[in-house]
Amino acid sequence: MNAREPAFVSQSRSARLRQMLVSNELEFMMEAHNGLSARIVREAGFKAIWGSGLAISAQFGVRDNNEASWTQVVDTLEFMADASDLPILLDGDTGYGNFNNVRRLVRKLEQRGIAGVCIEDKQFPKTNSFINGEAQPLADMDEFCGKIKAGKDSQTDENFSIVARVEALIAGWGMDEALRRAEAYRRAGADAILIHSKLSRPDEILEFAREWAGRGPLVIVPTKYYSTPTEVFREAGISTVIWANHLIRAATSAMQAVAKEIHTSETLVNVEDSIAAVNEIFRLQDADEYSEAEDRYLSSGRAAGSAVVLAASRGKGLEAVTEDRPKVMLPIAGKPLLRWLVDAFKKQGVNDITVVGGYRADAIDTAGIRLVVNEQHAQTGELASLACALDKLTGDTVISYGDLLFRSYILRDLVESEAEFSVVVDSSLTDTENASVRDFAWCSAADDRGLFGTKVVLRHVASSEEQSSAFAAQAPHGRWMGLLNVRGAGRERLQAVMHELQARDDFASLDMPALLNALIAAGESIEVQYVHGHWRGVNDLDDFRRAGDFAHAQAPFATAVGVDGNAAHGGAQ
Ligand code: SPV
Ligand code: MG
Repeated sequence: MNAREPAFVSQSRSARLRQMLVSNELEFMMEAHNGLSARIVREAGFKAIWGSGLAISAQFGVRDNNEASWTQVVDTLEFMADASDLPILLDGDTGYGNFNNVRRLVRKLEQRGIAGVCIEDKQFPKTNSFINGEAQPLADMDEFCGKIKAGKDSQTDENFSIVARVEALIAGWGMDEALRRAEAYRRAGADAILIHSKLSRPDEILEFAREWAGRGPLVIVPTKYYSTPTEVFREAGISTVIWANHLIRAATSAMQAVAKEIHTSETLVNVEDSIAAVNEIFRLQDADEYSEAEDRYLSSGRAAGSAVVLAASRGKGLEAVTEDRPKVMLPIAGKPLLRWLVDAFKKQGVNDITVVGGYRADAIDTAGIRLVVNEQHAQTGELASLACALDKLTGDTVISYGDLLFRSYILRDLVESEAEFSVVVDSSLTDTENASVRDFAWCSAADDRGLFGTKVVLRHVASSEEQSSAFAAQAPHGRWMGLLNVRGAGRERLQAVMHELQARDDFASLDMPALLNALIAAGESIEVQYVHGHWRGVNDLDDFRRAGDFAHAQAPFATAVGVDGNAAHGGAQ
């Protein structure tokens, strides 16, 4: 039966292992020694895993002499069982003690979803069969039968399998002793016999199989007689072949070669293409599932998780200082404007930051951000830049101009807003006479501290395209600062409105206020959070000069200079 056949996979792991042992087909198990290798065994198509004592010891860097404690082995198996849904047959060495240790082992293995255990008739602490096997003392046969009985009596899952491993051939006690022991173990309740050999030819295994004559399932480990054609095992009526140590050996060769190469050449360039990509490691760890779960379980309860920063413009009025960089890379008090913004986002737990660059995007410091480029930046406006990041919007998102400096409470309050759409409006700026000022905002109510806590919504924002509108007759209530928070279901509605705007002929000239007004026209409620100063935009050389003082005042222990300054903001596409 194929490993992926649904009827097989839907059975418990122990039932699947038992079925493999008793089936008339020749079955195969592959060694694994940790979670990653267990996943790899499953992906290769194997139906079961051999939890090799040698390989598990080796990956810990210790010897196959019970140097790793049995609980350390069981902990490793837990990772393997979690990483792979395959049945695992543990190589349980001698059972880590007497009958009582075997009973406890079986109970613990069942609790961790392990399908069976193989115990060998040697003495604790054991030595690997391929190291001076003749010198290894065998267990007393009757005492070993007691261990098998104790294990079978203590299992609660009827399908849990106990495989008895006969070491008589390894220890040089001869065929008759091997057969005598195998029969005794079968009678004691063993579900299968593992007959082990260290010869490079399969002769004694085949002789054993002939004499055994199908009294019960036979398991073999052809590590030493590896050149025997598999068909020979099939014809001999073997139940299961264990490929016992080949993944730890493959990993060892690969690690040795790569470590040596990197050490010698002092560069990664020679190895990169011949080793697994980092993304392949993420895939094996099931990293995508984590991201999906994060969306499902984290988004509603947390602050906005992502931000889009519009940073495509050179900056009108700043030509003298933006020859080789965009406005957002201008240094303010020792660090670029964009870095102040990114740090402010990170401080609020907004770590997924997409910056839309345009003019001299190559000069943008991309540390900690994702850069996308509006290639049409010279001919298009803010919304065309936002469109470049539209598919990057996941979860709650803050859309921001790139040229903002602000006190941290402003962003904190914005991302904590429960509203699907919220904006910050500065009520200290209502001077419509100032030509460099834009983004005037009209709201459902003026900023009134006496009404603190009353919900205010945005009615209109003057876009650069239409300074005069029906609203222009009334004094504005303030200025939109350039921050829009989009939460929950608001994101998809914003994307829908953006798609409608993208269909318009004048889309290339549209700016952020046009989006806000379109959202309002579509019936969305955009909550207003009023502030009174406490921020700056950088729109001309004067702003640039004053921004340094403002930024200095935000730094810890800085001397406060003019921190309540008014902003003169022209927007940053
Ligand atoms: C193991 O894989 O640890 C085994 C098989 O016990 S062998 O090393 O071949 O003895
Ligand atoms: Mg072993």
